[in-house]
Amino acid sequence: MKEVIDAIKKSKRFLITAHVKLEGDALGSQLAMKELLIGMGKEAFILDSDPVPEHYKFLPKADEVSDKFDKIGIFDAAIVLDCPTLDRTGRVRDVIKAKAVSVINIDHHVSNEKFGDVNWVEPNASSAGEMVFRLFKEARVLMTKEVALSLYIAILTDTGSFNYDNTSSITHEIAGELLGYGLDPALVSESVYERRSVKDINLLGLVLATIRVNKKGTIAYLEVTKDMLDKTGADLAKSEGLINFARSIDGVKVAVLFKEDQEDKNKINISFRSKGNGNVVDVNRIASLFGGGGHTKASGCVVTGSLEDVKKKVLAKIEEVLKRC
Ligand SMILES: [Mn+2]
Repeated sequence: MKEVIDAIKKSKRFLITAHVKLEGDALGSQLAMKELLIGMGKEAFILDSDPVPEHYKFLPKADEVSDKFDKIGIFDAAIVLDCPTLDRTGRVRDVIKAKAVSVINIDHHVSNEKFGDVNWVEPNASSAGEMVFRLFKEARVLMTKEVALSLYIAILTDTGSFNYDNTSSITHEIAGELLGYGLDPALVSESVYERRSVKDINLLGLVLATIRVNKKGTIAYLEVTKDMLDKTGADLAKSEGLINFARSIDGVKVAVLFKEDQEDKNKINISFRSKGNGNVVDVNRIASLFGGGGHTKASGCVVTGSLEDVKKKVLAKIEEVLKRC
């Protein structure tokens, strides 16, 4: 962490980015990071491959997150948040390569490839937001209520509302301190989780009808097709929690969500979740067999092929892994 602070002190102009398909942690950690840099007397600019999803636009200063690639100058350093690989930054990757002198990599994914000039990787941190919180402390920059809200949302969403096992007593301590800035946890939770549209609920209905389990009841899977999205008009960005329905089935060790890409039906986005104590299946390893990665209990990858073919291939691989557990 000290290395990160030193690297920041040495530079003046920063590019901040995170992974494609922005969610709570990516957004919250970036917005807070920008305020940290400003607090340290620096210039900072947030650039992401994808736009801010509609349901996260209420975040403080979310309108300062840009996805416009014209008129971009030169940066002393790029700060990459919540990305296990540089490729996860999507279109921003080429900007970093062309316009940033150095790269500071701040992440909590166990699969992180240490692609930066400075790498701060903490697989035990609940979220990138938690790591930015620690930077505020280390740099002795004062936090505002707005920063506290961004960081709280980063932690809240990445821990599944403090349900996943990346939640520790430290996570709760930090969350408690953030609430101390005058946040109302019920109100925050409502603004994050209770802003679904009827379209989203219609999509949920279609997706839930696709849940299947294997013979032993250890693998549960479900799917989102392009047809379902077209039919309901729902926003794919809000499908974040769908996989938890599969995971919540008693006896299930691995849950899988297959999503057809909205632009290209032959690109299947796959999410994995596992659960249990001790003998838990390492889904980071399963995802890495298909060129993806993530955490032990939550990971993802993208596989090319038709939905049916990809399903067959991936489910067979999971069966194989489960046999060895
Ligand atoms: Mn994260």
